[in-house]
Amino acid sequence: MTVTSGKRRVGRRGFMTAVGVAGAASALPGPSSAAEKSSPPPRAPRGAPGPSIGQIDAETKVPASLPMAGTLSAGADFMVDVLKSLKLPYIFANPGSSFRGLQESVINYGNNRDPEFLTCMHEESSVAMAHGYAKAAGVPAAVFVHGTVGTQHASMALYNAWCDRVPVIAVLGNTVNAATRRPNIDWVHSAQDPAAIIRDFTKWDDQPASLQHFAESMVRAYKLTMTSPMGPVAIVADADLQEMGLHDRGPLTIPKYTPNVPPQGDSGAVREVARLLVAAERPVIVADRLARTPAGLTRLVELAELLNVPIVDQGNRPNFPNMHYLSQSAQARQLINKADVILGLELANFWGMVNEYIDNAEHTTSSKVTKGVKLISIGVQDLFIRSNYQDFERFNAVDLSIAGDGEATLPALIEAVKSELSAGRQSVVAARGDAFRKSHAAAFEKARVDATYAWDASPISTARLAMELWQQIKTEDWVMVSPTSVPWTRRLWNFDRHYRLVGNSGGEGIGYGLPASVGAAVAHKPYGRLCVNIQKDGDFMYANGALWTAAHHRIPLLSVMYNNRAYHQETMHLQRMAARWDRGIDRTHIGTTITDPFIDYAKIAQGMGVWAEGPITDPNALAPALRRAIQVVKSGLPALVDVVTQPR
Ligand SMILES: Cc1ncc(C[n+]2csc(CCOP(=O)(O)OP(=O)(O)O)c2C)c(N)n1
Repeated sequence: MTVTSGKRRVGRRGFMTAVGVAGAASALPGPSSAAEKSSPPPRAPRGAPGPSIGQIDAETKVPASLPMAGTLSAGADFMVDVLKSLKLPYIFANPGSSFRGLQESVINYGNNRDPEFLTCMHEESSVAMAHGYAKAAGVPAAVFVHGTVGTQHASMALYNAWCDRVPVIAVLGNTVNAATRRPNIDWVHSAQDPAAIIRDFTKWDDQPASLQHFAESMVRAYKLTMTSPMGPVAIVADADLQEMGLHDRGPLTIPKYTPNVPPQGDSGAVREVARLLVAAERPVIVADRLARTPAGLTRLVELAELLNVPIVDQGNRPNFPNMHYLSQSAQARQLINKADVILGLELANFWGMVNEYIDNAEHTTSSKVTKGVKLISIGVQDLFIRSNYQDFERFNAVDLSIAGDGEATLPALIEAVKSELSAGRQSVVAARGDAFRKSHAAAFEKARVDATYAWDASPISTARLAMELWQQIKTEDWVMVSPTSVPWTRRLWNFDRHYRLVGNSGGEGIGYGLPASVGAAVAHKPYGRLCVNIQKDGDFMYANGALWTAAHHRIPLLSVMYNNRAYHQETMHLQRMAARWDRGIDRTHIGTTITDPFIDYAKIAQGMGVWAEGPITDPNALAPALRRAIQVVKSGLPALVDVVTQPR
């Protein structure tokens, strides 16, 4: 079947809708890594050339699918056409009557595709799925959220997306008119200002009072969520507007979406950065939320190789291939200590990079850097900031601060470095390559040897878990869709391509890992990639309904439980407190461990229709179980292997 939306026909193409959104994709540079080119996607890829102006105009005219005068349609049908004009691929949502009109229009009028409604079991999961999806796909998805209660549930996950600078479009159901609210539930689920509780950590929100207003605000919301610094937005979909009859489409129009070109650093200042980097003897680049697209990684590699400058990668974005000899995160401390120039690219916590903080009663701090070091920042963090939530980290004075998008500024910086590099400097720069090759090889070898310690231990060592998994996936086209909670992966796996890494939650709000992995796996499904989620047990128990979503929608995803039977991070905090007051640590398991009874994660997964094995305590049983699970995942389904592990 097809639905007709304006002049554009959208064909049924199985479960997944296009990952690439023409309008949004035109904001992104074309796929630039060999990796992206070598595995052509079955559908419109990220970074595909955007539509021509003519195409955009054709697609943003009032859809012909809206009824002509005299035919009855719903206001929500027009809203769905607005979502379609933005090519929103999915709606992650738990149902709620405050958006019943919209949901009905999505599934019937919109034929449940582009966007497709994916059933979630908690609003926090809906948002985390959209968060993971957006990072993996490069374009946002929408979440529908049920009134006051759904918004409260969604709020922590929106905070994670805010801190992580990730686009998410939240559509909040509400009935603003007291005279039309259904008695009882409609009242308790409605608000005068529904977005108030999430306003501090969304870029923008609006409560449109008409369908035309809805169209304009939704397009504005899309534009803002995708403008660097990216972040979640919220639009209230008033129930009266959703449920009103529409006899005549009249003058309703949907504005066209034109992506903002991201702000680039000032050219004079960029030349100064190039001059400092070229002249430096011991420069270091720290990359944080830098790579928004595959081009981010390619450009950083080019810059690093031009200067033979070591890269310290914070692991929040796929900035740099970890097996490249200039990937020097393992030497971060020594490099920062000795550096004469430090360039932070979209570095959220510059202070933490150049200062030592000791978590003792005195809160001891000391500088890590050499006197006279030049600190440079390129990033968008100062372009958008809010007062209340403190995710902007401690203030750090720098010598040169450029408010511009890091990835967008890299081409100019690369050109400036090329023109600054005299033959003499080129040979100095070339000479430092060998030392980095050696230190990279030494760090790898050390990690390899360290990983063998307690190889046969039970509970299973986290190194063994990581390496048994690597053994099975390294010949596949794999993606780490979860946060990289086991550091061995970034030490010993080969993150050679942009899409291998999806990154962390941003706000460290637990309950993110599983749903975000499911969302990212949705984005990778059309590429046939093997998506791997190393799943912490504490995180799992916040939002495990996400597994059902994976089972129901046939989302292939391998979840390997990192089951240390504890909220171990918190165990360590309690130990620190107990040690500080010299009270012994023998009671610090109270309130921080997940024992008595042990949780049977395989049973939970099976109960939701997911293939599962475990708990596995014998390290030799791990490889065969992973092999079986991978076969299930390759058949297009989710699978879970519960592995009982060492705490860290
Ligand atoms: C919503 C939320 N609640 C509580 C915390 C505090 N917290 C930080 S780490 C952690 C433990 C998480 O346990 P798990 O996911 O199993 O990871 P582990 O520390 O055991 O490796 C908790 C509860 C948090 N960050 N977010």
